[in-house]
Amino acid sequence: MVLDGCPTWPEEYAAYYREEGCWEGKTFGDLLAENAKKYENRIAMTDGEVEVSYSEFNKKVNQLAVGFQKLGIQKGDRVVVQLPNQIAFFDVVFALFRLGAIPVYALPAHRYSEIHYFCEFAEAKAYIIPDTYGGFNYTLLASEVQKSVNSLEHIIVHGEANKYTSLFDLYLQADFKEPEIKASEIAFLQLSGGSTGLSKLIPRTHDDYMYSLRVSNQICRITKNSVYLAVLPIAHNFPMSSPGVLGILYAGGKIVLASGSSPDEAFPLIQKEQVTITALVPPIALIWLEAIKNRRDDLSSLQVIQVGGAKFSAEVAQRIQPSFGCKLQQVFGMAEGLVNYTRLDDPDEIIIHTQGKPMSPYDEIKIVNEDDNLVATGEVGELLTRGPYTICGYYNAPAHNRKAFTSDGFYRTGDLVSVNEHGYITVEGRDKDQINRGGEKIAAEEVENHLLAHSNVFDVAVVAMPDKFLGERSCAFIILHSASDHPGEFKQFLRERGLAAYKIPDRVEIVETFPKTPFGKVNKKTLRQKIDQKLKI
Ligand code: J2J
Repeated sequence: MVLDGCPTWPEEYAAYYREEGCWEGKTFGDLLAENAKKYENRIAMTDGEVEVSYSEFNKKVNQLAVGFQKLGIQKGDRVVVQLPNQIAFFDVVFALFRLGAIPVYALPAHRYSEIHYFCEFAEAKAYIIPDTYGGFNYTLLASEVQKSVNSLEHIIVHGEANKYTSLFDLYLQADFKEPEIKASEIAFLQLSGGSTGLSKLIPRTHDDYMYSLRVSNQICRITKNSVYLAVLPIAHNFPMSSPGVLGILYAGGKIVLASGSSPDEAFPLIQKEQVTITALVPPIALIWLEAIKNRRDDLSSLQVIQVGGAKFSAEVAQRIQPSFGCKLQQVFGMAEGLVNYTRLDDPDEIIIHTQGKPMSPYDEIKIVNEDDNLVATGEVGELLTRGPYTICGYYNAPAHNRKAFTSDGFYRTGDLVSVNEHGYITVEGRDKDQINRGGEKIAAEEVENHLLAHSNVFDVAVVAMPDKFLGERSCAFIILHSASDHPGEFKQFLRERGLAAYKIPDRVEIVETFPKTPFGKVNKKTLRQKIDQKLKI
């Protein structure tokens, strides 16, 4: 059974990608079984204390798959997984892969508003959480969500489960009857950054994702001797797949899990575990660059620091290699598919000033103007892409898909880029209603819709404002029904509605009217300039 509502590649393309050897027909279940034999006692992952070998990992996954099966989780069932950077994350998602059940990857930062929507939209049968993490009680969140999502039969808790199902109790010793799973089927649903309202769910197949891991590994020179430090939340596509934790598992390397990105935790882990590669977003790179000046940790094992998720300024980029004595790799990717890398042996000029080039020779890209006509080399336009690991449509979103994809299947990234004569891409801006807050994506419309529910809000427009540290922060321009003495009330309102903290506007500006475009739409460009000017004063 293939998940309904997932647009897929036209048969001639699918046949081509298979013939060319992009899609090998290997599932994540196959991969783990293979690697358990091949790498047996080598360490697959550690959180700095507990170490798990490939064969132990495989065993645990089978046990958990039995437990999930006993609960009634079956092939095709959606399961929202909201686990932080812990070993249990891998047990859970690989057990679901083995069953053909479909993880929906929520981020630890998500709250009621997001989780309720994921569970409802995906008609999730189960929701898997830690008991508490980062001072937040996820079981309370789960009980709120379960009240209003009928499909949700199971809350599974890693840790103190109380009235819910304990993850620990689901590791069962019994033979696991594996259902037949095809590599062309959907392996999981990844999240989009979103630009129109709520984030869309991104269906990725075993075939397409596995291909992206294989090519990423070649480009990033990942081998069984690689040690990857995961500091970004591993549910995000970048640390998961570019080449990320799954690339490492593919190659038989070792994953080192950090609970966060603080140098106090990360630097000693790099030294202790002899980490060779890690992935950061630009604000974390800035923090690390400051921290390295005053610390004595031996980070000489590091070969590559990847930076991506948001534009990395050249001024900061040029400081990585001299400060850390390792290579910088810029990564410009998206959960929808296309990933661009600077290559490890590219000249400094390219590594510092561009966001790389597509990883696969089968990636097709076009840079177009507003009329969808190609622009000249070096000119700025919107990036469109199609290829063996770029989706053909979001899950259950036919109306949105008609806008987000061209009729011949190119994904409209909403990124404004230029491409030089050697094919290297520079991200120049964005033509989507999104704020990129240091790599965390905020759909303006989602926040606007929440604010419109406030009784004193007449109209609202959320825009990006420049920020030295995060690159961008968010600013909500609000027109009120009647004057308010509490500018903080809107942020509080959003918090109470259960919006993830990173989506709460950093600033609220009360205004009388909005500037309009000639078509009568709110002119967000003018609003961005207005806040930019104000910040400069
Ligand atoms: C500028 N903008 C960037 C960059 C992403 C690898 C790396 C990142 C992501 C990711 C990913 C950027 N410079 N270096 O999935 O596998 C912005 C673009 C893009 C959007 C995608 C991966 N790297 N961006 O960030 O799905 O606007 O994926 O379209 O979260 O982030 O966001 P997301």
